Formats: sequence, C-alpha cells, structure tokens
Amino acid sequence: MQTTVPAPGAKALHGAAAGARPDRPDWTIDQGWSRYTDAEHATWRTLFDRQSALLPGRACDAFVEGMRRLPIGRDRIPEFERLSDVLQQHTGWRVVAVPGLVPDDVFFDHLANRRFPAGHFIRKPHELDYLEEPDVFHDVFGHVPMLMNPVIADFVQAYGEGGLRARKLGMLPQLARVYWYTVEFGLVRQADGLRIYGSGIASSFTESVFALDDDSPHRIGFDLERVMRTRYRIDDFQESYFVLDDLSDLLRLAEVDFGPLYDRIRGLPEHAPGDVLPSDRLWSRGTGCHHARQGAAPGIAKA
Ligand code: HBI
Ligand code: FE
Repeated sequence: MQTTVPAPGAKALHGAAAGARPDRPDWTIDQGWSRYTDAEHATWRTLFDRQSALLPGRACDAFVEGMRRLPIGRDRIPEFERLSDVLQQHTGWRVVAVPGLVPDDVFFDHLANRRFPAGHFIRKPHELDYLEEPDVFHDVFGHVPMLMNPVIADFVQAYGEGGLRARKLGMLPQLARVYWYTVEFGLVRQADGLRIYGSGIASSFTESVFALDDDSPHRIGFDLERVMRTRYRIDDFQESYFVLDDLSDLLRLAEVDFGPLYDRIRGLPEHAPGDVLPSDRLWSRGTGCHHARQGAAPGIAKA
C-alpha cells in the first residue's frame, strides 16, 4: 500500500470517500464472507504468498508472533468472526467489517472501543501494488497481527481516544502523523537489526524492501514532537521512516498529555517529508534518489 487516502476524482472508492451512505451509524457491514469469489480468494493468496516470502527477517518478532497465533492463512480471505474470537482472547480487540474509509469520528470511536474497522473488499488484480483505500489485505494482514501485541493494542486504542480531542483542538493533522509514522509506517530496532512493524509497509511488496534496504529514505530515531511536525507522503514510498528503540516506547507515548504538546508546537514550522534536522538521531541518512527520480513536486507532500 502506498496510500490509504483518496485522491480527488479517484475511481472505485468504497466507503466515506465514495460519498457512500452507511446502513448503520457506525458504518459496519456484514463481511459477507460466503460471497467472496474464487478469484478474490486467489488475489488474497497471491498477496499472502508474496509477503510471506519477504517478511521473515524483515517483520518484527511481534508481527511474526501475532501472525502465527491467528487464523490467517494463505488459502482464503480470513473470516473476521473467527479472527476476532482469537484476537479478543489476547488483547480484547475485535475486527469489524466496513466498506472502506470511514469518517474520522467513526474511525476513532471504533478504535477507542477496541474494534478495528477492516475493509471487507479486496483489491483488483491490476492494483496489487497500489490502492486508494485500505482493503482486507492491508487491514487484516498488515494491522491485525500487531493488534495481538499488548503495547500496540493499547496504543491504537489511545489514538482513537485522542483523535476526537485533537480534532476539537484543530490538531488532528499533527496527531494523524503520529499514527502514520508508527502504526502505518514504523520501523523498530531489534537485537538482530531494523525490523518492520508498520502495517503499510508489512502489507506492501515493494515498500517492505524499500523501507529496509533501499539507499533512498532516511531512517531517523523516533521523536514525538519531530514526527508531529513532519508531513508525509500519501502517494509514494515514505522519504523518512522513524525508528523506535523498542515497541514498548509506544506505551509511554500513549500516556503523554498531548494538550501542552499541541500548545507548544502550534505555529511552529513544519518539516517536509525528506528533511533531516541537526537534532535527528540518524540511523541512516538517505540519498533521496527515489523521490528525485520521481520528480518530487512540493504539492505532493501532504498532511
Ligand atoms: N477509515 N477504514 C478506515 N481506515 C483508516 O485507516 C482510516 C479511516 N478513516 C480515517 C482515517 N483512517 C484517518 O484519516 C485518521 O487516522 C485520521
Ligand atoms: Fe492502515
């Protein structure tokens, strides 16, 4: 996945982005598992096999462990109810089906109540490496294994709780960057090297190589205030990845009072996605060659 945020005029959107009206106020739908076609299960299998070949030695231990314990296999798109029964026993989370992107307040309310909204649809064969909304592969393969981890489980709930408050204070873009650079695109240090824990990387064939092995991106030690001031890319690989020393760093993050932090950074200049600052703890400085080749347009860096 290189984006979960719809571009204006994008086609084939499913949820809030399509202007859809929900049947239920919380936007949940039935997964309709029995209606998946053989071709859709085959798409899942293709994606599953590609990532399963890449992720050993790249995904962090928590991801591998979560995946091992969950009923997520190669043959079929998982059933959310069966998945939820296992997940709930471990961390109290459940997976609920949604048609695609849901409005921010609906999204936050689910997370705050330990329900993970997962797209019920699967990408088409011609969009294996690029999609505009989170589908069942990104949401279930990418996110759900990490929700088996108690630290991530608490952190994502805290994000849901903080989301409404951030929106009221006009600081949602800043908070959303924390989620983006951790839950979606985070890297973590392990004794045996850098590993992926972000679901946007773990569910992407191309980015799971780029994020760890390519010379182009910066890899920078995670710093909360730094990340809140850093815009991100929605349409391409990230220019910078932020590295946690340990997943448990997120526990402390979930306890930070964001109020004073918002006050401090309000009005401070923002950083572009590819900036390197003197205060950065650099794991590796990138060449930037990937985005230079793409003809990086300033308008592309968003949020
Ligand atoms: N809806 N289904 C879904 N998945 C997301 O990741 C999501 C969403 N709605 C809003 C949203 N993300 C973000 O804009 C918030 O994290 C700010
Ligand atoms: Fe996601």
